[in-house]
Amino acid sequence: MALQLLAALALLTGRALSHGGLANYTVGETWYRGYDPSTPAAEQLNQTWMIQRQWASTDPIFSVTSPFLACNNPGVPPPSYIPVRAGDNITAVYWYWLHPVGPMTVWLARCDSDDSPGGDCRDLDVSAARWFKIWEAGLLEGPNLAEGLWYQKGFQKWDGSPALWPVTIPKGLQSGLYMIRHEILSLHVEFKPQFYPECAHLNVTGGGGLVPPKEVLVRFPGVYKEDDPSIFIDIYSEENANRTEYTVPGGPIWDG
Ligand SMILES: [Cu+2]
Repeated sequence: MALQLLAALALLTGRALSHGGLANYTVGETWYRGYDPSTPAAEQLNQTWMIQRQWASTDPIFSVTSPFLACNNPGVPPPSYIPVRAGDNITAVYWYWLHPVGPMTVWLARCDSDDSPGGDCRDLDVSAARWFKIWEAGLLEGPNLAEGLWYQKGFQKWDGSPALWPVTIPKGLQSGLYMIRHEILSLHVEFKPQFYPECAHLNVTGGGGLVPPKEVLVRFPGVYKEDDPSIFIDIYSEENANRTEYTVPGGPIWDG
């Protein structure tokens, strides 16, 4: 991309050059501030308003086996929750996003369990949690993987305005405390996938009685494999020059 544009974005946002990141969340008219890696941690961690797990830098996670694949590095849990009703939208707001290729997914994990009813998301080991995918988007149209229109490409706002990523909390989902995990996987570098996960704490009310079946529950790390051709891929290769289909990794969606 043009250096002038990057410089303009940096000026607009007042942040160091980077791909961007999940700055805050909105539910209806209410805005929930997330963690900001460019602000001192001491001013954010354990603040009563904090609802997002800590991500200390905008750097990607490069390994499918990283202990930080679930909720970024270091993933220190916040004290508070975003209240949301099942069936309502929650929108993740990125201050901007700069990478164009690869899938985007949204996941939930229940914080309490039959063993620990009412369990607090602060106590959840996010690498042991059972995650289920509620939303995904990959390649929307051709002509191929490198030049096609990905949701991630459309997600970018090239004028520096925030990028908005709305998803619906499944209407039938059982009420309770959940983690929500947004993941952007960027594939613009050959065989070097970049994972950008961010997690927040949700208090889901007004839900139904639905619980995702065991078959869709996965772990991070765990669900992504070193030999997954949707993750370890050269999008510029000759064999991919005419591909117009892409399988989003991580298994099926469960949306209630
Ligand atoms: Cu980047």
